[in-house]
Amino acid sequence: MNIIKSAFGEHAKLFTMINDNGVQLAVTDFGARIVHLNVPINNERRELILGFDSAEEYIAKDHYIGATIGRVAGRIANGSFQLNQTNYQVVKNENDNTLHGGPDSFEMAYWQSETDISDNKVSTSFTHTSPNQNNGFPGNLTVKVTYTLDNDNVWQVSYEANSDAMTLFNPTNHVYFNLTGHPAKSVADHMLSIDADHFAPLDDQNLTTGEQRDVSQTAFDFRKAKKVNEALISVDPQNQLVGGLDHPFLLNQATDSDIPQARLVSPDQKVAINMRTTAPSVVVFTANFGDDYQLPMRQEYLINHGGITLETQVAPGAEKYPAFGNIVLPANEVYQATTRFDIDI
Ligand code: G6D
Repeated sequence: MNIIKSAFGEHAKLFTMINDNGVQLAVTDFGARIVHLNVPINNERRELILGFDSAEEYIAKDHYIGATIGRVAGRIANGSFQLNQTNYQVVKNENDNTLHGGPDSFEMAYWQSETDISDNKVSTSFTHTSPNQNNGFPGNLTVKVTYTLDNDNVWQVSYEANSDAMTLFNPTNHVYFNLTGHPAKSVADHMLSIDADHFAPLDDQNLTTGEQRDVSQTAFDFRKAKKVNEALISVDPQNQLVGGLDHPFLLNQATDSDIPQARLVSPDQKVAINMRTTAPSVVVFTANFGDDYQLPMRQEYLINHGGITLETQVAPGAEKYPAFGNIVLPANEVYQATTRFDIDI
């Protein structure tokens, strides 16, 4: 087990965690972000996630890729909500709405870092305090994100937070998988399963409506593994609206912890990711950037549908639709959440 520290552009640092099987998980203090998940497969190495080579490139090209997202992941309609009988207006950064905590949020901060190496696991923790009224959110909020990699090829993301005033808190991580190793190849032929009987439909501003729709007989039914492509070519107006998937799947109660809540398998079946989370939903976004999209990545271009996210969180809109789950963090209470990904190689 080892952690190699290096520079990641002008101001940021990179921490490459390596386990005894040669799995590498690299994270940076810029945005408490995941940069590499690199695994050995048949004497070759394969990169399983999208990323760039420096903090500056993320700033210039796409600052959400791999980042910790908050204070509130997803969209807050009109940037307004009520908390404790008080109306709050937060800064809007996508038309009339607030996306991913508003402008320059967690993904743009340089976090405090700390590393730990023990016999069977390595971890890197990042801590950041978002000051009271940051983008309009109440409370001085301190967040700690810990990435752990162990010798069973389990990679875990855990969150701990507390605030000195009641606030909203609903973080996630925005890593995009492409298990072919090539962002220039669509994720269409990945097999995906999600243990969710319901998903949350969106309106024309990508806002949830509060509806929890049955997945039966829709392209959203991933209860049995099927190709991601079925959602990309679906004529369901919900798929057409966003050009694929950009929807919260409301996870069924975990009845058997041996069964992952989501599983993604590479087209050649040489690698799979099994996801388990304490969060009640997962937002699946199939990088619907449009047919002509070409973003220069590490060695090649990222294309439309060149990645897929598994953003574990309470479904966006929970400030308005409490049936999605609770995102109110009372003053001086500890918030905790964990998502683990088992890498099958
Ligand atoms: C999230 O759901 C959203 C997308 O709509 C957005 O485009 C992306 O983040 C940047 O996954």
